[in-house]
Amino acid sequence: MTTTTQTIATQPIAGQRPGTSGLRKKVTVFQAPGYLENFVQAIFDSLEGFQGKTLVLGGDGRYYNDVAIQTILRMAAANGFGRVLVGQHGILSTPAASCVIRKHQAYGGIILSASHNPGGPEGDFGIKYNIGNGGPAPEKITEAIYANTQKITRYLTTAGADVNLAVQGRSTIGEMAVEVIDSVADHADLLATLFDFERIGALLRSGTFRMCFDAMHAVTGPYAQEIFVKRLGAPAGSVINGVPLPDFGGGHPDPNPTYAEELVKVMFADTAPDFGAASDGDGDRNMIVGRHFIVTPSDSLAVLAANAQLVPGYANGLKGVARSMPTSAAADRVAEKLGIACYETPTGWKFFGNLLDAGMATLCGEESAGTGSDHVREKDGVWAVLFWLNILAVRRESVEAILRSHWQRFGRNFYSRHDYEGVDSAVANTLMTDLRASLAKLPGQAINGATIKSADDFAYTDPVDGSVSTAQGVRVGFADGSRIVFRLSGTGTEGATLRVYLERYEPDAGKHGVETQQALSGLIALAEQLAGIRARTGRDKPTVIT
Ligand code: VG1
Ligand code: CO
Repeated sequence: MTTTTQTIATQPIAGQRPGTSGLRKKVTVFQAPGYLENFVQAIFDSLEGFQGKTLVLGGDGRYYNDVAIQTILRMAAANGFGRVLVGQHGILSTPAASCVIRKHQAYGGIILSASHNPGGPEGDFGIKYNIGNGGPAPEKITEAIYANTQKITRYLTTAGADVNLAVQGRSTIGEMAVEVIDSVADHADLLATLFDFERIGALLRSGTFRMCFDAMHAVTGPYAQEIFVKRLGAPAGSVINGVPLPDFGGGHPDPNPTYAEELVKVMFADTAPDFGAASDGDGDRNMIVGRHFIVTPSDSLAVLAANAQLVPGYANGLKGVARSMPTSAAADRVAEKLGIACYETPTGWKFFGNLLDAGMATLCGEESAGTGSDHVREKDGVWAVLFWLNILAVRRESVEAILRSHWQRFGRNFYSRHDYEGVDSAVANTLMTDLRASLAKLPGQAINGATIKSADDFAYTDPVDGSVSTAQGVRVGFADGSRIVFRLSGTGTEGATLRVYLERYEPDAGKHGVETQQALSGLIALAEQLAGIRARTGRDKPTVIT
């Protein structure tokens, strides 16, 4: 096939700065002429030496995924990539894309997803670039991409027919090969090397244990079907909402107690299964639920670390654990007992990459329901579910019993996040500015009888490459070890989302049964006093509590 490279004149479009995880905007914004093209060209213009090399391409299947993939294929050919590996039907979960990049030693990858944000014509779309280690591009690259979007004058593309993504196989666009690959196989094969599939399969087929995995009509449906049902033999009904839909069935594919209400209903029914889980739009998050019992993501990370020796892939021990700053210190307590390091990074998976590459950490986690390990360079929803299943298959205890004995051993970090979504951006920015301005005078003050011990705006120096990231969230620490963190979301597309993270440590096992919001009520009042959230936002309660 002969194809001609076309150089199309364009001009910078404002606002193309990647956030916590890539560029996320309304679909309608991405549909504007040149919007996607400009950003993709800015990615390519920030890379060097990719001529003739391999790019991985796929997305979570949301509305506009199919259109964007064809655009990117044409542009990749015009820019000189040698080969693109693209998931069948344009589908690759975020962890699967990471796996494919690593396995096939690709130069990098482009993942099309707005993750947990709603989809559909009125919903959100997103795009991010991952580097050769399979992980999200570090800030140095995302900032270079942004700089390029501000000075772009042209993009390169090729004329020609669409590639048929419905069938696996090889075709070409000009000089570039396009290989449509199985979206699931590489990832499923990798996971099979880490976990005791025989033992998990025996549990799932035993007839005495039932699980419910809610794919939320997002990307994990085919992965869950292949792994839990086909390879492990779980009964077919074990996966619900397993068909990916471009609008996620109208739902909000964010696995938390508010948006995963169907799963919560199943898990709190009289006839509830033993184990429930859900994943998000692009398959990197996980929610773990026992019968009548929700596991907080921070606790989940701690439990995985404490039980890693039960899982074949981690039986030789962990090199270290890493968690994002707002994530609770439950994992720190486990790391201390295990005698391994625990790192605290800014929010966003891109900050774990260096620690994983350097062999300093094996497990990583975020309070936002992300957990993963050095098997890929993204958080991995199905991986976390398998990790839990492996633990359950060995311990043969309920999820709740595992948590209760964990707290008994390590103490309990009561933890909750309060999100105020869709707040006026100016109001949210002023709230943060005022908080930052008050930091210097807070230490030593007592409010509501609680003495403030420390107050700062989190800054991080990467221990591997020395890069510094500032203004990563306001932290206020109290004399009893409790903590409140305030930060603004970097993934939303409407106004601002204020996140308030609350944490209190309780060593006394006699008090571990207290309901979480009640256990944190003192801190919730302190957060209000410190930030004046109600008066400023006009909200009397959070949009989402996790
Ligand atoms: C949120 C989470 C963060 C996560 C990010 C991407 O970011 O808080 O922990 O890494 O989403 O996850 P923010 O800036 O909105 O707080 V995903 O599954 O949306 O790619
Ligand atoms: Co996600």
